[in-house]
Amino acid sequence: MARTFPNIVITGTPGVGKTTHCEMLAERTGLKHLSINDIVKDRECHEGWDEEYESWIVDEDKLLDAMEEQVQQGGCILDWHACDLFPKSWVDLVVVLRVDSTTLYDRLSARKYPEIKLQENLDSEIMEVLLQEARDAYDEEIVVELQSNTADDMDVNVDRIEAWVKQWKENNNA
Ligand code: DAT
Repeated sequence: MARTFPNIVITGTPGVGKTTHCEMLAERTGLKHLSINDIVKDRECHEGWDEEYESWIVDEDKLLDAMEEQVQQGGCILDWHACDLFPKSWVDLVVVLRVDSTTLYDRLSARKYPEIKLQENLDSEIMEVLLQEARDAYDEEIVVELQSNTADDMDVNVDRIEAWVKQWKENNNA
């Protein structure tokens, strides 16, 4: 089914700025911000709570089923710290947000992450795990890496994605 509005994945290590970017983008573009974390929680797409990591153990099949109908209609911004579970056919653009490790350390400390989770996320950011996951899962021309260290970065990024949405609509709704 052809979409009239694109679907965008905004991904990156926790603390990189996904939620903040998605909220700004949703406001500017009218696209819908889907917090995957909320869907996992609200629709119980999980196999319980991991005490050590303080996070849900996600049931990916259940999650994809819960999202499918809405995403296939288009116009969704998917906000999640993983991306390769989403079928290629769902996704028009993948934005991988990146941040300096000192800044990430400060943001995750402010969230009072357990030490093991904080360290693992810092390592993941330094090792570019999400960028690699995105590049492995999707065509390279739809994967974009953007810096998210400062408020200025965020403004530039949101402008850029908004312009991309406009262009996509022109190209696909002619
Ligand atoms: P995520 O959804 O990726 O976990 P977030 O949007 O909740 O991240 O952001 C985490 C914190 O960092 C939050 O207090 C907002 C701040 N932040 C995010 N991106 C930023 C940026 N580019 N400049 C300044 N602060 C930012």
